[in-house]
Amino acid sequence: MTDKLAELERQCARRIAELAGLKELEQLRLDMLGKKGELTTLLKSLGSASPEERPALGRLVNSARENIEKMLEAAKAGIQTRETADRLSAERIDVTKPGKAPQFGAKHPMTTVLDSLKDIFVGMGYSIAEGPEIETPYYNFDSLNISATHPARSEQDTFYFANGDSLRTSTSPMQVHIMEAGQLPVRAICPGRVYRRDEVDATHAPVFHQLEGIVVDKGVTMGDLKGTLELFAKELFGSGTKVRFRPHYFPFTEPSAEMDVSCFVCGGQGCRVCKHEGFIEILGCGMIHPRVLEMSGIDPVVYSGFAFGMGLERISMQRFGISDLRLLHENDVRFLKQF
Ligand code: 2U9
Repeated sequence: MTDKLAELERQCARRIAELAGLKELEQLRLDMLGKKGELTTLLKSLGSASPEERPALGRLVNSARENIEKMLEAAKAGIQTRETADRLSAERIDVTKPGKAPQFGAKHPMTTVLDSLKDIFVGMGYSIAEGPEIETPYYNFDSLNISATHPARSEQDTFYFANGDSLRTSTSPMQVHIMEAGQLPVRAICPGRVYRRDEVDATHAPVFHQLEGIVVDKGVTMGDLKGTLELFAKELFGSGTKVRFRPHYFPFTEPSAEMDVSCFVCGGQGCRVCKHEGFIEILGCGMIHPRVLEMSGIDPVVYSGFAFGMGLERISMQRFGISDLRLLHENDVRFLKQF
């Protein structure tokens, strides 16, 4: 029996030396001390020993069990220490390595321009309104005095849905919604996305952005329009900016005009940017057509108003000297980082 026990302890020590991990250690424990383990089998065999021998043999088996338990315990501690050390070295962080600089984004040039436009008009007491991008023919065209035969209404110019609604071709329908709400006086700007059936090139896109504005009150005149838009131009392009108004035609305003600003590159001397004109076209504007006021439930005898509209892409391109509109929509960070 003594030999058998000594052999068992040696066997246990051998297997411990070859252990790979905790799972194998548990198997070893079961093999040695489990219900069907070697030691348990030896213990059971004590049944056949004589009653005189039994206590001494029992002590031997118990002492072997204690030795084996101690070995297993020590092996477990050893494996755990080794595994922790392995994990710590695998997960080691080298705090002396040079860091990766975070990539900071920049405001899109159009956002910068829109933010300045909003600041300027909010500073003059305007509120900012946004509205739907799908409109009925009434809001898109009729309410703006755009006749049934106007080219803007053609399939070639506008994106239609099967029910006759269309993507808005300007943000003007939003101003109609505001006028219909009837809370006069009105002083609002409406920035937003608009859609036209245009081929993509350096100055056209089927989706672009506008900022339009309206003022409706008693006694609003063309003088108010000119003063407001001149102040706006000076704030956006600098206090030395000069403006000029050229007569124009829009169905929804009468009289109508386009406003140019003195070239902010050459100051009006003539250069490549202003194509040697000295002036650059910035926006369209006019006194709201009495019929347009009337259709929205406003009495044109009592009230009058002016409106204006500009393309945000165009203003951004002018402000930052960008020659191709497509650059604004491509989201190439190498381009965007420059502003
Ligand atoms: C209502 C009445 C009148 C808005 C106006 C313009 C002139 C204009 C263009 C500029 C370049 C559109 O982005 S663009 O292609 N816009 O010239 N827009 S007056 O007039 C309105 C709007 C709503 C009810």
